[in-house]
Amino acid sequence: MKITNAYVHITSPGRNFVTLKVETDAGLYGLGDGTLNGRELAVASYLTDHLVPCLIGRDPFQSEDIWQYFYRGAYWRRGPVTMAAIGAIDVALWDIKGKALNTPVYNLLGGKSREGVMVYAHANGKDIDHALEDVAHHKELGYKAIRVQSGFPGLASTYGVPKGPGRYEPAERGLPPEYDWATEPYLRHVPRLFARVREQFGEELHLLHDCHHRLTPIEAARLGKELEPFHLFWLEDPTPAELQDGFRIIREHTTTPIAVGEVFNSVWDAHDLVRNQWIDYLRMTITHGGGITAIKKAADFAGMYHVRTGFHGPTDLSPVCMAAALHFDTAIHNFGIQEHMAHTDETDAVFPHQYFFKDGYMFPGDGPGLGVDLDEARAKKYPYQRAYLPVNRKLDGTLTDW
Ligand code: KDG
Ligand code: MG
Repeated sequence: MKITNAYVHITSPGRNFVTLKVETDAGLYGLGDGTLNGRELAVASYLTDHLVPCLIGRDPFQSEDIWQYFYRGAYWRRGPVTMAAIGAIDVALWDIKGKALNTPVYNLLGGKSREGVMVYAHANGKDIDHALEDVAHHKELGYKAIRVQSGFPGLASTYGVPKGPGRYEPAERGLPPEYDWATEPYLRHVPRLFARVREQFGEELHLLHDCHHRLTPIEAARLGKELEPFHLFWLEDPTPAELQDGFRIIREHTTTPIAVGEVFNSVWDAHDLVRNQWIDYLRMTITHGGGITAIKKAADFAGMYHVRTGFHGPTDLSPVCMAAALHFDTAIHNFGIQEHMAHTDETDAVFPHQYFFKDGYMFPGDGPGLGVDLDEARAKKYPYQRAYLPVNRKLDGTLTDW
């Protein structure tokens, strides 16, 4: 089989998605997600202008060699744009292989290690009472694991809490909005939030919280320690991870499990974190981590150090990435949990898919390949619109991590 063509489709059914479609002379095609929130066109150009011309004529079964060709062959290595582009190609090749062999992708990765993939939902509210109502709502929907974020006195808005009544969707159209940030009231607030959640919902529910890189290591250590009585499933992105050594400080002070990696694009971003056992869950996505070929190696490496996966699953990755993640989660041994932010109905209609949610678990479906498609006619109705993630400033105006 030979690759005959590959096209990038950019569609914006509420938010922007970059999808690569790879076609073959066997009449089969595969899809890959190359969406990088707020920087979508850079990946699209990287694919169209630099990678696709080198892809034509290759055998889609040679996914390992093709991965190495684009990674090592570029000389420059790594980086979110490069890795999202390589990830899009790699996932499309696994989709083609599954279709050619008439089997779901999870069978190419070791077969089913579990029937369903436990997912966590997002509950949030402008204050604790509203967040509790949203936890109750998600529990009612069947979720066994819920991430909880809430607004707090002293700040007009915070990460993870929508401004209006709609679902929380990071990235806003137009130029980047600017928000305020203050650490002290946040640190006082979060333990109060989780005390109330445990009081109302008991011990069974798995609870998670995302700090979104806003704390220093010692602040994160304090938070982790104060959250210990509430037995979190994980505390996410407690501090920026460029300095992997910072996580040693957190680990020395608290037994609250730590998850990190949604902005990583290489196993090297997690190398010290994993081999020193400073983290418990690795969140790198299939798209941003360079595809199934790369993430399989990262997950296997993590597994040797008792680190499990907890893939990022936001609405700013397309259903193609979600499908790939669910096949992967189904197959690998050291799966931990999968994030599930439901896409809008418009997005689901552009990307018809077999995967589904039931009683707190997701299932990839048993069709060949990834079991996800792109409705091109519908996709064309939603042209790209510039959108950015927000930026954050401390109350004195200093730019800080969002
Ligand atoms: O594009 C950024 C979002 O994907 C991110 O803010 C979402 O932190 C996030 C999460 O845990 O889903
Ligand atoms: Mg996060």
